[in-house]
Amino acid sequence: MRRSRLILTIALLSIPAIIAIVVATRDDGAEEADGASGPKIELAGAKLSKDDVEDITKDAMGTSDLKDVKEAGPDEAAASMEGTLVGKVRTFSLEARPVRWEYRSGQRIAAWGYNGQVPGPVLRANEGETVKVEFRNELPVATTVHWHGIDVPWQQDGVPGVTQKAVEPGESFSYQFTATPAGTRWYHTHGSGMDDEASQIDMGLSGALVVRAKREVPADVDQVLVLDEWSIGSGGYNAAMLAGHGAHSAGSSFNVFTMNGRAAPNIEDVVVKKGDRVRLRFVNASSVSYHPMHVHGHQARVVALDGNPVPSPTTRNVELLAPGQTADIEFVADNPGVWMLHCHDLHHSTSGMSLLLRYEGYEPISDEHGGGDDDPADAKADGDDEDPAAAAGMEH
Ligand SMILES: [Cu+2]
Repeated sequence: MRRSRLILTIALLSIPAIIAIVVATRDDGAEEADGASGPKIELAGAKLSKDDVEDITKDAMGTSDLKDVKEAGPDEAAASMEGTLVGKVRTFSLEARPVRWEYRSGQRIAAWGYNGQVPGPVLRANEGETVKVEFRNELPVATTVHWHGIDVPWQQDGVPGVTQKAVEPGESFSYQFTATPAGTRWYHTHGSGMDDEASQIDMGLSGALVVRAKREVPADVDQVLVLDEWSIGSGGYNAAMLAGHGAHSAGSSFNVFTMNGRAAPNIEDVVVKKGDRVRLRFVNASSVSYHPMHVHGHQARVVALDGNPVPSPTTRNVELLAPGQTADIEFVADNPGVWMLHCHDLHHSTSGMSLLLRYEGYEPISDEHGGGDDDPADAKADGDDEDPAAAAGMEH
């Protein structure tokens, strides 16, 4: 059965893991922590009891049963927010809360999102505007929001114990700063001050912040792609939940890699027309992984790094993003067809970090078996999806 194959694949990928969540192979659909035969969590070789699993779930999700956590997926998510503009002040509302996020059709992970989505919404502002973010913490733990790459006043930088007290559960904090400099920036948790920044970000607390330059000529296609990594056990448990229970973070056990919170074959296509100027804004929200991003069939210019314009853009086929980095690439859509856009760490691309760059009017070659065995994209057909077309990345 396919779920068993997926679990086996995850287990093989996790051999070097410091932490592994090992769950007995179960039938399709039995993904909850219910009954006496529920998940057995192995932590550094020690098996955790059902009570421990419930404690861990309660600490991370505010309830001992994952079933009680609200589900959300791309259908419920607002991809982008312009906020409310009054004069020169743009106000956003951002709320951190637990969510069972659908990272692939029918597959969910226990996560923390902003406004119930993973990653958080893309916040968009114009250079020079005053940005106000009314932040509310509905997590069971304290947290903060850091504005990465923005020249904020120091008290707005979101570092607990340095620039502010952590925002406790149920409390709010209003961040205010000028949107500058322009470019692809981002926001993410800086933890609670208890050395939990890595585990908090591994729970999903990040999002992009795009500051439009005053003289920016908009691209025809302008797409943010937030890159992230996950350590997911069967049942949708997230290894980052183990923080505070003897584990620091998921470390090297990452087994699913996403763009905009989705794993192949369920990442939305980037759709272009011939002649379009295409700008892709990569944000590496991973705590550990480097992602060499690769676009097939086009020569891409790296026009901005960490949001800042590159004076003499280089033309690249692969652009490597370290954890925390952003990179903007641009190309002219001059080669109609259907192309892969993926991480060239092929362990990442076969574990989700792969999408289609598709010209309008073009479809992938139909192959109900999802392509040959040599195709790295084929591994993504090993998911739970019932629909072979979807499994082959042909959902459109
Ligand atoms: Cu990668």
